[in-house]
Parts: sequence; C-alpha cells; structure tokens
Amino acid sequence: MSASAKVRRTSDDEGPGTTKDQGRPRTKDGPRTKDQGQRTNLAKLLAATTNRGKLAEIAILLEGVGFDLVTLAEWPEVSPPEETGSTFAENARDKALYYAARSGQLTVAEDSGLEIDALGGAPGVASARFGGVDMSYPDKFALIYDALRRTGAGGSPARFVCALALAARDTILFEARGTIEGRIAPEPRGDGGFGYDPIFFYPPLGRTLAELSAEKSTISHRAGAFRALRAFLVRPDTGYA
Ligand code: ITT
Repeated sequence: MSASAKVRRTSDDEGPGTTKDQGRPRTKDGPRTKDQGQRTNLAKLLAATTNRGKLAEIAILLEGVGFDLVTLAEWPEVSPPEETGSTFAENARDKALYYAARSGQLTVAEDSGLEIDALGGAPGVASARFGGVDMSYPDKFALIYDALRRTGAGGSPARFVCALALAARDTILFEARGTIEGRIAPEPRGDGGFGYDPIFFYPPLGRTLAELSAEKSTISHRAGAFRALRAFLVRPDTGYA
C-alpha cells in the first residue's frame, strides 16, 4: 500500500520512563465500554489492531482520554491489510489509513517490533512474521538464540520500537514513535505480556518485560508513543479536546 495521504503533524519519541501522563486517574472498572461511550456521547476512536496483547496495553494507555475506544470487533468484515512497508512508520500509516477508510472512524494504528543489534536489526518490521506467522513464540525464541549463538553475540543490545499513526478518512493527523532499550536475556523468563517480552531484558529493572506487571505500561515503547498521542488528543487546537 502506498501512503499518499496528507500528513499533518508528527512527534518525536519522548523516550521510555517519562511519566507525564501516568498520574491520570483510571476508571474504576477498567477501559470504557461501548455502552458507556454511547451514553456519554463521546467521539469514537478505533484502536485498529488484531493483536490482543497490543489491544490490552492500548486500552490501558488510553484510559480516561475522553474517547469511546472501539475495536475491530465492530467491523468483522474488514480483513487485515498486507504489511508491505519497510519501516515501522510506513506500516503504521498504511494500517491507520486502511482502517480509517473502511470504518469511517478516527483511527489509531501502530506497527511495532523487536530490533536485535547482533542480527542487523532483525526481526524488526517482520517481528510478527518471523519464522512464519503460525510459529509459536517459544519456537521463534529458539530461532533467535540459534542465530545469536552463531554470531557469538549472546546478550545483544536490542530495542522494541512502536510507531503509531492517527488517521481520519484519507489524512494522517498525527504520528509518534516510542522505543525501549534493553538486551536479549540469557534465556526466556516470565509469563506476563505477550510476543517477545520473555526474551527482552530491561536492565534498569533487572527483569524481562514478561516479568513486569503494571510497570510495562509506564516504560514501554508503546507507552512512549501513546503518551505523545494523548498529549495531541487533549490539545485545544486539535479540535479533539
Ligand atoms: P496488528 O498489525 O493487527 O496491529 P500485529 O501483531 O501483526 O497486529 P505488527 O505487525 O505491528 O502487529 O507486529 C508486531 C509484533 O512485534 C508483535 O506481533 C510481536 O511479535 C512484536 N511486539 C511488538 N510489541 C511487542 C511487545 O510490547 N512485547 C512483545 N512483542 C512485541
């Protein structure tokens, strides 16, 4: 897909560990449901992802932002687009425009993945497809450890990257990027989170992301990108405040 759409605004990575928005109150009963949103006449914001792990984190990161957060479950007839971009940002824009056009809603999409320095940045944008979409994560981890053994670079520096894009109709309204730096753990540890979390060791906390609980949503690549989105959505001049 090409991203020939108009682009209005971008934000640089604010970096992990920024806690600007973390003090916002959370709703007592978790993410706002569709019914609650309809009762309060909030505008809808489609969180366009097919990944349940991502969606759970996005719901937490956007809690209380003043939108009725809806999911792709409302558009079961829309199948996911092919991801053909060579960068996270390109794929995020493509997904946001694709789902915004088909849903008619203000839409946020993100593209994310794990970059391992000793593997030249792999799996990178191909993180979900690495080893095949149907390969289990333990098998993907084994592939990565084999490749690292061959390079002799166990414990390689690595980072998670998240690029997000907000779109309405054919226009990209906002983009942001978040990263978290760490290294590949000696072995998978922890059963929280999703995807590659068990093999991503985060030195400041001395644990893998899969061994963290609520802390992941304050330090992660996704937290950095969605913190910037929150700031954009509440700015008076965007018309979304
Ligand atoms: P959508 O495109 O529908 O959002 P997807 O899972 O295909 O779902 P991506 O193409 O962006 O999304 O691939 C992201 C992959 O990167 C994801 O499937 C994981 O393998 C990995 N990943 C991204 N963020 C992660 C995180 O916070 N923890 C662990 N793995 C992550």
